[in-house]
Amino acid sequence: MAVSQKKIALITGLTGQDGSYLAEFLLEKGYQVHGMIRRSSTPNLSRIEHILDRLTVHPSDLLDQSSMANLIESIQPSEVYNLAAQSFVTASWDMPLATAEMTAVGVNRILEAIRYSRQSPRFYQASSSEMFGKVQEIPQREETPFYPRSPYGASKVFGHWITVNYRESFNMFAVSGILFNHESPRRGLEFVTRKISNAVARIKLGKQQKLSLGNLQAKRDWGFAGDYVQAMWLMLQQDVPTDFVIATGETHSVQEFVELAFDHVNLDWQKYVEVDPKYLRPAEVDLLIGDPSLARKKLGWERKVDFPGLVRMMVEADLKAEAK
Ligand code: NDP
Ligand code: GDR
Repeated sequence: MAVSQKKIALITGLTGQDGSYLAEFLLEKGYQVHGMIRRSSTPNLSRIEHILDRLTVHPSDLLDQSSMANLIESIQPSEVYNLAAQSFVTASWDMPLATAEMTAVGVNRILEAIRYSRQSPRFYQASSSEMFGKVQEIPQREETPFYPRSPYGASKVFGHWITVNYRESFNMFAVSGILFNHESPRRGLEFVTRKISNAVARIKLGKQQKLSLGNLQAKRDWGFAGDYVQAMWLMLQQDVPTDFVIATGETHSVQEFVELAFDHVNLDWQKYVEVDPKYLRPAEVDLLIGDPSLARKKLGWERKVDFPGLVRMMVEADLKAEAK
C-alpha cells in the first residue's frame, strides 16, 4: 500500500525494540515520524541512533497527562502507536502499581488526549498474549477469554478493554493488536530469548561460563519483531477498526530455544545451562500459541522469519556484537 500524501505518525515507546522497527518501517513508507521519549539521566537512544536524524523526538511521559495532550495537539498526527509500557513481566510483581500506572492507566491518558484533540488520529494499542495467561483455549484467538497471570497481564487487559470502550463510546478508530512474543537482536537482555542468544555468544567466545534460567518448559509462540510492526501498520489502514491476534501459530519451549541456540555454535547446552529458582515466577503462563487466521485473511499478513531463522539471527547478531 502506498502512502499518497505525507502522513504523520506518533510513536510512544520509540526507544524500545518495537518502536525502533516501527519507526524504520514508517520512514520507509514516507511518514513523518515523531516519537515520545521519557527523560533519563543517561541517553537511551541506542536502538534508534541510526535513524535519529530522520525522526523528531519529544520529551513526554505516559505518567503525565498534560504532556501527552500537548504533544498530540502540537504534532496533529494522523496515526498514534502506543508501544510504551513497563513491559517486563517479572518486574511487574516487584512494582505492580507503577506497572498499572504505565501499562494500564497510561493507555487511558493517551485515549483522553486523542478524544479532545482536533485531528482525531487513528490509535493502535500494543495488547499482549499475556492477557490470555492461564490456558482457556488452544490456540488462542481474538474471542478467547482473558485470564492474566501477572500485574503486567492484568494491566494489559485494562489497556485492551479501555481501547475497545473508547472505540464503542466515542466512535474512535482505536484498535488493539494482540501480539504474541516477538523478538530480535534488539530485544532487551532481560527477556529469555536475548538472554540465551547473548549468553551463547559469550560462552562460545570464552567470555561467560554458565547460563542460569528459570522455567525451561514454558512454551511461547515466538516471531520476529520486524515482521510484527508491519501488522500494526496494516491494522490502522483498514476501513473498519478491528482487533487482531498476531502470532506464528507455532509454539516452542524455552528448552527448544536453548537447544537450537547452542546447536548453532556446536556446543552441548547441557554442559552450560543451570536452573536457578530465582528466575521462576510467582505465577507462570505455561502455554501460548496464537491463531493468526483473521490477520492472514483480512490483513494479508504473514510472518517471514520462522523459529530456527529467528534463533539463528539472534545468535549471529550477538556473536558479532560480542566479538567486537
Ligand atoms: P520495550 O520494553 O523494548 O520498550 C518499551 C518502551 O516503553 C521503551 O521505549 C520505554 O522507554 C517506554 N516507556 C516505558 N515507560 C514509559 C513511560 N512512563 N513513559 C514513556 N515511555 C515509557 O518493549 P517492546 O518494544 O518489546 O514492546 C512494545 C510494546 O508492545 C509494549 O507495550 C509491550 O508491553 C507490548 N508487547 C510486546 C511484545 C513483545 O513480545 N515484544 C508482545 C506483546 C505486547 P525507555 O527506553 O525510556 O525505557
Ligand atoms: P514473557 O517474556 O514473559 O513471555 O513476556 P520473557 O522472555 O520474559 O519470558 C518467556 C518465558 O521464559 C521463561 N523463562 C525466563 N524468562 C526470563 N525473562 N528470564 C529467564 O531466565 C527465564 N527462564 C525461563 C519465563 O518464565 C516465561 O515463561 C514478553 C514481554 O515482551 C511482554 O511485554 C509481552 O507482552 C509478552 O512477551 C507477549
